[in-house]
Amino acid sequence: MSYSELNKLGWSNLFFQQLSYDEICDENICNLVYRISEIHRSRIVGRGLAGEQSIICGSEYQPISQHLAVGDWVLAELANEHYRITKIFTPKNRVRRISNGLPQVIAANLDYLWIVTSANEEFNVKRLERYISLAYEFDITPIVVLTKLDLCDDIEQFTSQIKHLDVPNVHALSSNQPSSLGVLQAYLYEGSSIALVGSSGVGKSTLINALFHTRQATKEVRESDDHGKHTTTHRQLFFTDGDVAVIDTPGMRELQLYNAEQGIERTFSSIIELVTECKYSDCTHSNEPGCAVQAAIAEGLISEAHFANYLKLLKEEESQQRRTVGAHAVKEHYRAYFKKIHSDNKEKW
Ligand SMILES: Nc1nc2c(ncn2[C@@H]2O[C@H](COP(=O)(O)OP(=O)(O)OP(=O)(O)O)[C@@H](O)[C@H]2O)c(=O)[nH]1
Ligand SMILES: [Zn+2]
Repeated sequence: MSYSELNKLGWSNLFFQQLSYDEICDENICNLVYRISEIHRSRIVGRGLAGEQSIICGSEYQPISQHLAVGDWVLAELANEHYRITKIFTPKNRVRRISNGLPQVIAANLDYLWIVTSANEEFNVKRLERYISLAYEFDITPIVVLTKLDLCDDIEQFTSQIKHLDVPNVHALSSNQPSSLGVLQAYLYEGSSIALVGSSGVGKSTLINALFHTRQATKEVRESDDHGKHTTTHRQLFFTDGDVAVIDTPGMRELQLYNAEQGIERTFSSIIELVTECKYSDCTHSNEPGCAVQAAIAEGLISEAHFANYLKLLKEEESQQRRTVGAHAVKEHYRAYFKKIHSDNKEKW
């Protein structure tokens, strides 16, 4: 048993470097390192070298949802026959959202965000752009997965609408045709971590079950909580036989943008580049003379819908921030933000 065995669970040098000298010298320490797979009100379940372990969260880590999420790595100590968290490793990335006005972490240490959509009336470019912005904001590689290819006569009508998107790959497949799933093998290497997002009914669970021959992702677990009541919880992170961590939590399914300016910029980079060419630095790109964005729309270089969604996402982001930090701070923030885009772009040219 050693650290290299932990790599199968997604461990890397990033976490090893966070161990102190004394911890590294302790031969037993790698047996006390866990990756969080389930989160409950007062305890968590982690996966370590010896399998799953129930771990207690002390008051310093409460409320749990603000401190750690499935996918996080923790160090635990054994005291009085209980495992207790002593350290949370700084993650590679963390997906956050707002819940009741408070930031909440819902998943950590992800490599890929599979953005699942189906090749039918559910398909919505704006929704895809929103998810792609999120992925970039949290520093996760977005991959678009178009399901239900078997029910679609003309896949080109969908793929042609997303050619402009800044994603490494778009895959079209059918979960009921195993041969079509081979394209996803590239992401299923030992130690990789994948989360799925997408609307209800697009086929996320079906895809997981078809790929991994499991029903774990949809299986509901009944368990007794601290008060003896029965609660129904999802198993939130599971490892496949090939040692891929799959995260499929309800929280991921309800994501909204939060502090996602950089992700939006990356997703809409073609628009951001145009903004600097507008005649006026405070151009709102609606009806000003000399607006480069409107000119590009008129020439068909960018679609009106793409631009409208950019504005919509920015607005959503703005209202989220207003709720958390107050209107005045947001106004100041955006004034500085647009000024910065303008001057950054000017420097580039
Ligand atoms: N024909 C066809 N049907 C599919 C495919 N993928 C999923 N389905 C069907 O679509 C329906 C919804 O699939 P789910 O896997 O439950 O969708 P989901 O995204 O997990 O939905 P939620 O759990 O509500 O978020 C089911 O009836 C599946 O059998 C596919 O590739 N082809
Ligand atoms: Zn303009």
